[in-house]
Amino acid sequence: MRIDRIRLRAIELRLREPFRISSGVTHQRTILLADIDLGGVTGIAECVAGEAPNYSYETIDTARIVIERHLAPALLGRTFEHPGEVGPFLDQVARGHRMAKAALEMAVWEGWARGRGVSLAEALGGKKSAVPAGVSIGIHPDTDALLERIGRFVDTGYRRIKLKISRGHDIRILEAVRARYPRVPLTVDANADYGQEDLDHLAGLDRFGLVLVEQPFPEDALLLHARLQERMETDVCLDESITSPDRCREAVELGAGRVVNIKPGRVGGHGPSLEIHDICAGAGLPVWCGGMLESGIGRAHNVALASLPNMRLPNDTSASDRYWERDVVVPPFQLDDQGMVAVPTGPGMGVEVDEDYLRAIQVDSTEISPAA
Ligand code: OSB
Ligand code: MG
Repeated sequence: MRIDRIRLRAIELRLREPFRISSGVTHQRTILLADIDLGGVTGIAECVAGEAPNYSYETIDTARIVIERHLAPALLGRTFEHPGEVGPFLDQVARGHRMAKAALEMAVWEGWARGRGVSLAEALGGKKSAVPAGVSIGIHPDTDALLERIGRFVDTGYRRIKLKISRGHDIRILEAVRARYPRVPLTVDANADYGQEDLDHLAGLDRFGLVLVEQPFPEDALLLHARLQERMETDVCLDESITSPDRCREAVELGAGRVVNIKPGRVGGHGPSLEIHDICAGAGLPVWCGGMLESGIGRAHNVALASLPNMRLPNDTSASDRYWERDVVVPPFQLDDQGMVAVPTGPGMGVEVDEDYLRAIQVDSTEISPAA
């Protein structure tokens, strides 16, 4: 397959409710979409970078620059036998910037699967027809509102509730949640808000019977995560820290956690995600698929990846209506009465882009042409 054409489009989608994590709040997402022509068939994916550098150093602006000036010009006109070759190729072009790379790499996977008439899930080696969904709830200033919100999501059928926590905003909330919902499968995600001085405090979260504690410390702090895991019974789960397969090997060897959250958009795409999946499987660690408040396009990619065998915990692949009034794909993702999201079986990502709606919310479209 040859990379004939790359187009970047930006769309604006308003969240149904603001989403607050320890480092900032999101009301509306501007999402960068990449579509790539592979000689007659087009693949599509989205970039998970946010508007502000609060989850990672990448933003939609840095991603756009790196794609337009470095990655796309290198890719255009190239021929690949398999989408797995794209990641290593892009790693030779630029260091880091894995969210920018992932948008292109995942679009190639999607187009490749579509062109062969197989689902993206099948192309990736997925085995499940549906995947269990959890829901991630942002920081609420009002505990009663949070309790009400949790109740509604539990009633909807979500299989696990994830609460965002931050320094000084944890114990009181967990006490209230456990008093009301003693047995709901619960996780917490600190998005790197804590530090060395919080080791004892965090180890004390054992008493809440959490399924796992996600990314308490900064991205680079593998050693600190290992120290916490040593003194904590609850599984520590890494998100931000796992930026690549190599980093994952290090984390496993250090004992920096016992669970990994894989987000293809964070690690450079599906190829590195498959590697991380297999590294963890080999080490006996379960993984699950995280989310970045994606549109239905990114969700389709995540759901396909979540169908892999070692994805053994509920995923942050909630239904479209948890995020958006109207999603950009048809049909939108839905939760069944078992708390599962069906893995699409049609070619490529298996859902159709609603091009009319997409044009209505599009704020930019740029065609990147090969260097003359
Ligand atoms: O840390 O998992 C995270 C959203 C934005 C940035 C980081 C994270 C999240 C979520 C939302 O938790 C997961 C979802 O898309 O449902
Ligand atoms: Mg997280």
